[in-house]
Amino acid sequence: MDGARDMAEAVLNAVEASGRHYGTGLPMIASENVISPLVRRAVDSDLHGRYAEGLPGKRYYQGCEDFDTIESLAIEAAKRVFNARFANVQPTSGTVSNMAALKALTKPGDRITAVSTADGGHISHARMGAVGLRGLDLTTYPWDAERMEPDVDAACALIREVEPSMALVGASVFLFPMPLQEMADAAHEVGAHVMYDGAHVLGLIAGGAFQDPLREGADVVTGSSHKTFPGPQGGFLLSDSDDEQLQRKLNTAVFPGTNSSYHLHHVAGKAVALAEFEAFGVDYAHDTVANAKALAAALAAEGFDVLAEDRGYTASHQVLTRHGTSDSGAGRHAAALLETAGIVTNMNMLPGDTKAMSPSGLRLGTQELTRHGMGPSEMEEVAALYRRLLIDGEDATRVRLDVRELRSGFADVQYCFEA
Ligand code: DSN
Repeated sequence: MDGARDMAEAVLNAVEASGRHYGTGLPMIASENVISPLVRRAVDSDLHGRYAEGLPGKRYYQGCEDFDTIESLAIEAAKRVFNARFANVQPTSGTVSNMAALKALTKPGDRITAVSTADGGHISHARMGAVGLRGLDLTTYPWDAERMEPDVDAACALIREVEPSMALVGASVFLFPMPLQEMADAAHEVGAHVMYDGAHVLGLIAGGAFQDPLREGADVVTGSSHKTFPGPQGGFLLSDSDDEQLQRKLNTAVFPGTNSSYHLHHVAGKAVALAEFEAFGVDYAHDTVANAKALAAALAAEGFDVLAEDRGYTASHQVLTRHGTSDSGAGRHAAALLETAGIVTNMNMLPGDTKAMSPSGLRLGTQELTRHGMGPSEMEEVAALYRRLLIDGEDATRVRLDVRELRSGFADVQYCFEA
């Protein structure tokens, strides 16, 4: 009994330590974000233990009356924020959104085209992930490593040749808007559906600071609710189609296709995050991109090899840096060293790397620092901290103190309502 209690305490201590590490450091993982106090209230509620299946007003459980109000408000807000005629707010992650879209719009054995994981595609776009689970026959796009996007002419030619049922566009390494319109035109010519995985860039899209996939040919947009979109963990499934049959297919692919009950407290959190996004999202999205551009330029000025210089380094929340030669593992070492100074990032494969566990790159994101109120001048300070640690070889303990000092001025979450 004591051992069990001790274990519970050990878990809670680690939970608090994790909060302290992030709260005194610089969280720069491009797929993460921080939730607002009001979203936290919604998430930390009685709803966390409740069940619902179906859609508002059409449930398989009693007790859903209040939750029907919440989910209906979330759906309507998602339609406004993403400028979509259809929204499903139930998927429990971006991958689950992808599974639902694939279930709705493809059959096992169908052909699909996507970005390869080596070029930054997400694992759910791969044979080892949701694409394989659905039994799809995958062909990946030729990649333009200079522009860090599919080689548009070759990708369109490939789509015309392969004639897939689905052309999947989007990735986890996402520096620039995809050449979506051209690829969607090619896909529609051969009768393919177009799915845009906007997991990383959903908040930038909603804030008008990136491309607008539903106006550029995407039939369906999937995404996470917790990366640049600053809500609780989960997913969205969106479409601008008014085709009721398609909308029904998408809804049934979510339930019962890929979810039974879902995370009601997260749906409430998504609804609050959507409301806050309507009030603050445009500024937040533009500030996040401005910070990424400032960080990239500052890192380059400090002597780092920042990818895509010719295109201005980035047009999203992400920045990529190269450390050493391909497959050298220097990206892994850099990420580990940064963490000792309280700077949390992730190693990433870059063009030329072939080994996911020993790549040469780092992927950085500015969305969370932006949410804490940092701006372009703080991005210059951040770049200087990187230089002191990774180029000058300064002792991590000393850099850690300055990380802590910088962060102490940016404790609270911005772009949200008062608690
Ligand atoms: N693997 C995540 C990322 O960091 O991009 C997305 O699921």
